[in-house]
Amino acid sequence: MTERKGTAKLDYLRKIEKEIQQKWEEEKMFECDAPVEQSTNKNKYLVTFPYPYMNGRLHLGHTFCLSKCEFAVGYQRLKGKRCLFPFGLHCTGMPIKACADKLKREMECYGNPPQFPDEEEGEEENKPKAGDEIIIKDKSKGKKSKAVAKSGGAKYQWDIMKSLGLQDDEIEKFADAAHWLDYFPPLAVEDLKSMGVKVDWRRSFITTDVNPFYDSFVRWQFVTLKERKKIKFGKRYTIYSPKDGQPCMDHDRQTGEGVGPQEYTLIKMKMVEPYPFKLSELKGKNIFLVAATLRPETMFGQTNCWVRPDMKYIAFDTASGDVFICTRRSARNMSYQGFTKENGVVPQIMELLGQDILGCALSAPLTSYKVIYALPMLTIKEDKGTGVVTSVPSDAPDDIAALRDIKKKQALREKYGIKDDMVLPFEPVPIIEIPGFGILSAPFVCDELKIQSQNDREKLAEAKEKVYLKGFYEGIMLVEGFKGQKVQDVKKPIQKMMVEKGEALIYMEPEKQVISRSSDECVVALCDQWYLDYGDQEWKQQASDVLKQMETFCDETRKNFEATLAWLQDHACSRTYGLGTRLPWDEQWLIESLSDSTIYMAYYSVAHLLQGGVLNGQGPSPLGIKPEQMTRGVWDFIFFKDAPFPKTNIPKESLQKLKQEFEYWYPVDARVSGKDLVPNHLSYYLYNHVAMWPNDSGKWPQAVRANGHLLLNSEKMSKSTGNFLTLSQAISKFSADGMRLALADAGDTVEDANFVEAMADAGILRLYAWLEWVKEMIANQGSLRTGPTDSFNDRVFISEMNAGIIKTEQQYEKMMYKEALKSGFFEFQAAKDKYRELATEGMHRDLVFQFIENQTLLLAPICPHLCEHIWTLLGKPGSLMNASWPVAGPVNEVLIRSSQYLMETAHDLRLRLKAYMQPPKSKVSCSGSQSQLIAVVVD
Ligand code: A2H
Repeated sequence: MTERKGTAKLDYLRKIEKEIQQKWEEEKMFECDAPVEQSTNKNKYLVTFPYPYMNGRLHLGHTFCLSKCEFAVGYQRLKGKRCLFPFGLHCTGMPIKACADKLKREMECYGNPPQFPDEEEGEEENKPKAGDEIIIKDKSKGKKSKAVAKSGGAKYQWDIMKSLGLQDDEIEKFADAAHWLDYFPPLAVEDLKSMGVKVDWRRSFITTDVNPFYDSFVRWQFVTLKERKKIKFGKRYTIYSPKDGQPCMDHDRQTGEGVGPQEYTLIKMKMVEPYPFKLSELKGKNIFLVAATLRPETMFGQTNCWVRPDMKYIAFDTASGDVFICTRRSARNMSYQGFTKENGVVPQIMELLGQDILGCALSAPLTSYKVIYALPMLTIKEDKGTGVVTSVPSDAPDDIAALRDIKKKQALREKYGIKDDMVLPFEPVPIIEIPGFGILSAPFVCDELKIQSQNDREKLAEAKEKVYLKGFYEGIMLVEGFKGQKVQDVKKPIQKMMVEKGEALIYMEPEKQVISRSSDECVVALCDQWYLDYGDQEWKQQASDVLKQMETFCDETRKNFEATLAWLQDHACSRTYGLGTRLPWDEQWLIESLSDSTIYMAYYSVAHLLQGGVLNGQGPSPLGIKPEQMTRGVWDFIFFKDAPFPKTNIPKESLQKLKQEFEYWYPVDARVSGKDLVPNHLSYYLYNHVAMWPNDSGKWPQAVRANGHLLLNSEKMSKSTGNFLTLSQAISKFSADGMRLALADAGDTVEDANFVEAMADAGILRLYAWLEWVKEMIANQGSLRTGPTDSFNDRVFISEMNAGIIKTEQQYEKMMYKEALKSGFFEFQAAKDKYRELATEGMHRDLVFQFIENQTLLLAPICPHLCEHIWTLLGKPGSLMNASWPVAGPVNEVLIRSSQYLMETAHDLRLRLKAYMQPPKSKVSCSGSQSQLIAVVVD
């Protein structure tokens, strides 16, 4: 980052901003109610930004995204619309509670303020090691809770709080989750106010049951959804954090966003006695090596089983009394899927290495070989499946490569104690025919690619790609009972057949690793839960109807929505841990954060009349309404067009007023968010609106704009690298308008945007210079030309101003702020500079002041403080915030083009003249430039 120079200009801009903000606040500039007289032509604009999560200060990423709402409101006001930009603050979910609990545990372990053991000075004994499970007593609940000790890069929560600038005596208060809700929301409001956003702060709120009105609203929503059969209950496979004791959804994850459960068929390969020495104590028990496969239909071709000699496995007791052998990681997953007696508990019998079971005899389902053997494969991964792989060399390139290795190399067999008769008699069995690859596709392709061994990783990857896809779509079964059928048609029936016979089980694990925010590796668990049935065909169809009539500003966003709607399935909405609203009909459950945030924009329309201006909703309601009066009938009446007047002691006028606010402000005209919310929040937003207002398309979302991520100086923003700015830091560094200018300039597409500090610095200078110029013009207005405005230069300038207004208007309409800034500030200023330079007759006073006025209006949405200040300097009555967008006069294109031509020619001439005046380098070039110069002049 560049070193900061003098800050006088910055300080001056900041001073103006603070004065202007105070004036706006005193005049309640952005507080806006529905008009008393309602007409059918509403001419209003409601824009929303997904309420940010309150576990810290707002940063530049939030600011970038919400600046699009802010610029839109600024522009729409000028266009004469009644505008509303409400702003809520989200506290629902797990992270705040998790951080609070973590602090509490750290204080219990290490004192207050905690004395953390020094990493270097070997106090290893007492300290929990990374990944160890430590049992810590949670005094508040009197029960034991498990925690995984901090690992690698993760810091102590106490240190994280310190890095936020908090003192020790303040930090201890954050061990209570409630303190976060008191602490961060007011800071968010303060930071946003110092940015000068046009928010109606009366309507702001925090979520969770701390806020009784919001709580009641969410309960009403859920009761309605349940009645409309959108919410169901049952056991579902879910990504789950054992440490948190609950499902771990996208928002609760450190890594693994978008990762879902992957289904495998678990093949039970029964060990034949006598067991290997290591397992001799298990004599008499049924022991199974369990292999996870994606291809149950290939089990007819098993020739052996693979284990990795150096990898750790465990043997554990299953609920049925059988003993399973697999990796500990997979056993942990199984224990949450009903495999073990007690949920989440793996009754481990022993730990062993792959080499302990090499050569054991197995009886496997469907294969024609009566007994097969466990052989070594060195490429088995630890983090996938069970670590036991069943071998089908006819159809799996990995398997044929490894089988050929062990057949070829006697030394390898000897090394692992594998007898010849465990390997040599076993040949690939033809089970599937793939057109072009024959009846033994894997050996065929491996030969074709000249694969030498199982270590030919790249070629094997190529072979796999070739065989699998084609096999799935074009493969034809050769085995008895399924002859002639397509692979894709028999996969499920064969799986089912084995499961029913007890030869296989369904096993799930996360497709990729998922780590929760509490640093826990997640599993797939079969959980009892309430879920929103987003897979329901009718509901899906309705959601895509909403999408069809919605503006998305770019095709990629629409495609992203369409893809999401195509795959979206159940979404678990109930949690046991965290903060939020309780499920009204089953209060042991909390509603999770992606589910209490889908229609709250409707709550904005009435929040100020209920909550009485305090964020937690506990102030006296301006209408004198108590939270307990907000019954289902009352909410129905406010939000549903045809709902009957409820039985209530709330006065009729009050209820009418609430209903009127909603009817006026809804629908949401635009919602602006990051593109990563399209596959979750924004899609749920569509689903829930259509569920709540199925027959009232006038309440459905009108437009969604999805932004790319914001880079800071062309690099990813990240707290750990220090390439990071909070909102309040950015304002003190660049002023609000300087920051806003650079935000507008950062970009508008779904691609990544870029906030460039040098640009923001240059912006400060530009804004300051502009203000100075305006002051100079005001001071010297007496010396400017008067009379008719009809010189060539006057007329060009007028046309260029008009063209600039029109172009800028088009860009604002499309929410393209980088372009609006270009045409409405940079090019606009350039037109003025040209006028000043060329008008040898002097600038005309009227045009100078018309320019200043136009410029002020065009830049007002982006840099409102400076513009408001200039508006006052111009002596305009009233605030710029109530002014109108300028009306563009006619544009004379021919005039603009001829002026451009003149400018270019003059420029060219100057260059050539300069070249001509320079001492000649050689005779040839001298005469050359001379003749060219003459030619131009003649032309
Ligand atoms: B499949 P995905 Cl015939 N390490 O079963 C390496 N590979 C493993 C593994 C591990 N820890 N766990 C499972 N696998 C293999 C049969 C099969 C398989 C055939 C054809 C293709 C095929 C017989 N081997 O897999 O990365 C298992 O081999 C296609 C990729 O989760 C399992 O299915 O997609 C497959 O990889 C799972 O791979």
